Amino acid sequence: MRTQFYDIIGDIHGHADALDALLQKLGYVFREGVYQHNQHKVIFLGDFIDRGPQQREVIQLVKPMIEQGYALSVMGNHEFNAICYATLGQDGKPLRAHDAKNNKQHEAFLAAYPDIDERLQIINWFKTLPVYIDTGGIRVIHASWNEKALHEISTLLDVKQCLIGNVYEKCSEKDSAPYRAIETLLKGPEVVLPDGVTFTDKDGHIRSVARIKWWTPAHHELKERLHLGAELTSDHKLADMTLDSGHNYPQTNKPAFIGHYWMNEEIPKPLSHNCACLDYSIAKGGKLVAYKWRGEK
Ligand SMILES: [Mn+2]
Repeated sequence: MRTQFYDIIGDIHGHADALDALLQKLGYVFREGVYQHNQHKVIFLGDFIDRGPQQREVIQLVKPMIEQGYALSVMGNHEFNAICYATLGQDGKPLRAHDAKNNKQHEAFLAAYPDIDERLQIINWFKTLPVYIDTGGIRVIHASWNEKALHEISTLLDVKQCLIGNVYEKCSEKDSAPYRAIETLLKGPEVVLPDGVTFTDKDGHIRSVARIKWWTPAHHELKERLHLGAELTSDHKLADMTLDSGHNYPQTNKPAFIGHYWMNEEIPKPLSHNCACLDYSIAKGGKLVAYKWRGEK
């Protein structure tokens, strides 16, 4: 049997015109209401919604592609959040609080779907997006491939790797094991820095928690393995710090594709020998990016 080739597309965040242009550039043809290709399939990395001006238009493009077998997709943290925002827990409160910060983050989607029944149809469709895809040749997940976290939630997934309908409450309980696992898989692993060590992020916030470049080999220096975008106030204490051994991706593993990390380099390139991020910040003036996978290891 011939290997199925894939075009893997990064976070779209409500930018349908860019998606339209990219699909055409990749050779997809719009026929009978859906973009299709007779040889290749798309894999989306999730984060279809929030931020951009074309929330409905993006859903109208991607949903038929997935339903008719021209594309696959994993769930992004924005779809996970949207489900929790729309779901009540046993205490009658939404699983994701309707506070000012969350409302703001979700406002473009909420405004695009004012009709509650229609919105819930989309939310129910989000629940059909798997947490990860392993095609045999490649692995796809929104933020990080982490064996321990995948094992942690393995009993909460159905045969298609979708979260089972009633586990969203369990996955929303702060500091529970499933919550931490979902955080790692859909938002990426973070580490608390030693006392007194901080950095200032691009929004000017002083931060004491750093993202881990889990795709870097474990033998690299710890400082090289933190995703900061800024200098640390002091790094002498980092010598005492260790990272969980699960936070690396061995070079012998099959290729892994992720989104989520708001890359902003002018020329996209892989993060490592066998890992590529395809989120190039379309929602912050960047571009929508695809990787044409043609069987390479
Ligand atoms: Mn994301």
